[in-house]
Amino acid sequence: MELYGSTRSRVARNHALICPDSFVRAALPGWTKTQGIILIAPVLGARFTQYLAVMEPGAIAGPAAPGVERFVYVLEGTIKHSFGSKRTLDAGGYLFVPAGTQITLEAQTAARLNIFEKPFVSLPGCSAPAPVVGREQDIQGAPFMGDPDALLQTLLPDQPAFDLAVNLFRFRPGAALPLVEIHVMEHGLLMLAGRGVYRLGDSWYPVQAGDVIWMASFCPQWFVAMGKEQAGYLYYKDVNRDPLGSKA
Ligand code: UGY
Ligand code: MN
Repeated sequence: MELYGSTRSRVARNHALICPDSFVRAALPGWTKTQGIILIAPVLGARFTQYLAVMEPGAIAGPAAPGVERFVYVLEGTIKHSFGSKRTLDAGGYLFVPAGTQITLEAQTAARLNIFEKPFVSLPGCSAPAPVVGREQDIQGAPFMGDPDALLQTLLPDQPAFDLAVNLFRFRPGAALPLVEIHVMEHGLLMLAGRGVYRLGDSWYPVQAGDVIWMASFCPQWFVAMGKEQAGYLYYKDVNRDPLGSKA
């Protein structure tokens, strides 16, 4: 237990580490019986939002803002939704709701969700993406850049219609990103399991399950898994769009 007045959380120009001891709950506009924890938002410098929704049984989600798409990942509990043939999602289940699409969400039990939202950016000549529902348990992990100890699960279709990707990365202890990445895409990340060290810019942070990270565009980034358990994280990135705007 740390002495009061200290935290591992850090907010910097091009990255942030938000640890659970810093989480602050507040009502989510339009949601019933739900507490939200806004983790990453445009006021921080991001172009997207990441938040946790802590729902009581029977809680109902409000809609995303106009023009905003939403990706929901179930951390705990069971939720009911109105899309597709199987209408419930448990831990590891996820749902992508395109901008302007009405899909209802209701907590069947107490539930905790991680949500990413961004304004949808259309691509001329490409139709808007369709809703997606799935379970991480059904997605095969692929060795990242040839490393079988760093497995990447891609939760959304890798198609130009989608302007976002949400992936799960699982690392055996000792496995690491093979390079210090510097890229135009930004990330929102939730550590789901294990621990390790994240390099963000010129700082190295010990991280563990429950921690949240924002990486701005071009923030140098690298991770090594440490400890005895597999480490894993869920992360968002913006993809498939020209940095200068639409290309017909
Ligand atoms: O997809 C990515 O950019 C990923 N390799 N980045 C990361 O894990 N920090
Ligand atoms: Mn990256």
